[in-house]
Amino acid sequence: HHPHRPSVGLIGAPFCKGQPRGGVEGGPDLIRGARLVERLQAGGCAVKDYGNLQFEEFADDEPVGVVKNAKAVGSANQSCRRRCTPKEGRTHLCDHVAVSVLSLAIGSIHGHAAAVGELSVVWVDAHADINTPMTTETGNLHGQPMSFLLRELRSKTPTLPNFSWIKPCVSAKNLVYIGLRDVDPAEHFILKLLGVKAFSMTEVDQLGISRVMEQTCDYLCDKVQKPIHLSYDVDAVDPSVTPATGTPVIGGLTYREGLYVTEYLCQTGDPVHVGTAVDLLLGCFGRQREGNHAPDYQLPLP
Ligand code: 6HN
Ligand code: MN
Ligand code: MN
Ligand code: MN
Repeated sequence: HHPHRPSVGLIGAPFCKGQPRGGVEGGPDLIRGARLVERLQAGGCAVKDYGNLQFEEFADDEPVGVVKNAKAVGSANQSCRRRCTPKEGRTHLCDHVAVSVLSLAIGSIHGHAAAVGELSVVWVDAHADINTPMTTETGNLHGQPMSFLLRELRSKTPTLPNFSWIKPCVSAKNLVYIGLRDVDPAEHFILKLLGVKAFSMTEVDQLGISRVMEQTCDYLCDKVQKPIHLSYDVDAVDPSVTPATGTPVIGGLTYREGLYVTEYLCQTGDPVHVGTAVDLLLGCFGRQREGNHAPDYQLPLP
């Protein structure tokens, strides 16, 4: 079975205000510097790079309760959503697949849903990122995106400045977590309350990553098959492999397990929309560790 070689649109989101550390905003250009475009093209993908988004600065971005940088985060996600949603009279960003490099999850999932309709979300992360502005212990919005996206949490989230454009567009039954190992008590309560399917690192240990992926797809495809949005936080992978994260948590996916997730989702042939780093991106778009060759490849004769 040949992996799916889709057309790929790249959108860089050089943004770091969802959390307190700088450095994240350099990610998109570092990923381009690692020759992502050339490597995807070499693998047979048609690639269009839409460049980096530009974000508005807010001088008066005062905390709302404990929540920090709400105006900047709300506005950045809105730019991201606009970029991910096709304009009137134009088709998709790219055929079936769009990639947001270092995604702003609210904007990219919202935009993806606006483009293709009802989605499944596979959230690969050490964290559940489902705190509401009322439950957050840190005030960092990077720990909260799913609370704004889930229909079931609509009445539990206040409208922050620059967040009023958000319409919850994901149902709890269409969400699967993989790799959890640092979940706050309120987040754990929410996951149980909504019955969200989650494969924490305990389940990865018990089942192995191949059965986790099989069960993820069985669960999501049980109903009508929907496009998958893969949100891949690199901190899902063990910090010994991906130290360049603001929130390292020991005991994560191995490099091999991390890649297996992308290879597996790619093999399903479903439209996938992702935000993550280079090797993981290549895996999402058909690179196989067993090797790849073009369908018309011919051995050179002596
Ligand atoms: N991330 N649960 C913590 C919080 O601040 O709400 C950590 C969030 C980490 C977010 O990096 O995936
Ligand atoms: Mn299409
Ligand atoms: Mn995380
Ligand atoms: Mn995260």
